[in-house]
Amino acid sequence: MQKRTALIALAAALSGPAWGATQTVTLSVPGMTCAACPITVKKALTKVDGVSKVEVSFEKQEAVVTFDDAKTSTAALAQATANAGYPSTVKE
Ligand SMILES: [Cu+2]
Repeated sequence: MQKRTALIALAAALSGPAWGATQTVTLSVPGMTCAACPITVKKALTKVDGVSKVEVSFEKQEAVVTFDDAKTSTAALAQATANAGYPSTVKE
């Protein structure tokens, strides 16, 4: 039983990153309709643990987010903007 637990822990350690890497992602945020919206979106993203930088462009309808991928994920970032009332998707 103990051996099995150790193996599962080892597999988890190998499959995930051993330490966080900084990533930058561009989110498409089509719901921003006025100049105040980017402020709300930026606040929501900045609050996410692991996010180090947020640039929101109202003109481009997008948010560029720099984050630590050991602490958060693109899905969590999209969820954060959705919770603030602005659903977003990751731009390729
Ligand atoms: Cu607005």
